[in-house]
Amino acid sequence: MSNTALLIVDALNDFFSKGSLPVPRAEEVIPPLNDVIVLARQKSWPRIPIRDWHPRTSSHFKPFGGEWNIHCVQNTHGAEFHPNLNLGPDCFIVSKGTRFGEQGYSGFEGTLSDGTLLGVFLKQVGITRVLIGGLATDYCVKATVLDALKHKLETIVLIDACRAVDVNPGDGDRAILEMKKAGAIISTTGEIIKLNS
Ligand code: VGL
Repeated sequence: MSNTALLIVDALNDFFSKGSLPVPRAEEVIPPLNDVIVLARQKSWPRIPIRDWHPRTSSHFKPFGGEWNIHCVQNTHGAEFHPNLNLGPDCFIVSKGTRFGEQGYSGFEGTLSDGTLLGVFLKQVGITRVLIGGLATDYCVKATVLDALKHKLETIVLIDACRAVDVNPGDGDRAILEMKKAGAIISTTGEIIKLNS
């Protein structure tokens, strides 16, 4: 099924326990993400790590009127992929939230290094199905999943490879329900690996 791509959302240092905007239990996404990366490499599925790549001054950040601590600033340690994530070579990195006024929740607002929007790229390479995992279930994962569905992609959420911020208790569970209602398939990495082995 070379029509499949793996989208890994915001597995970036600042969203892990030592970062500036830690997602509870974020470390737990690393093993399932590494497992599904192995499968993607075996199948030659494009691996697409999506990253927050904010300018130092962004309307996304509290000091500039936004909601969040400063995080994932371009070219800083916090914006790097978690060191235990075995992305491997030849990934297609997508950057989002790269300008002052861009919030960058959805990977589909992001672009590849040559400026191609994620949705355009997926179409160009014939992708019809996306597997999505990462951080955080109730923000960037949800926004990316809902946009994938709007792009008419078969969209599978790797539920064990996601964790929620849960600013309000239950936000993560509500996000899962919302994604499901919009047409996403909720699965585990184990199920996907079994089905494709
Ligand atoms: C995220 C809050 C702020 C996310 C990004 O990756 O889900 N959440 N910026």
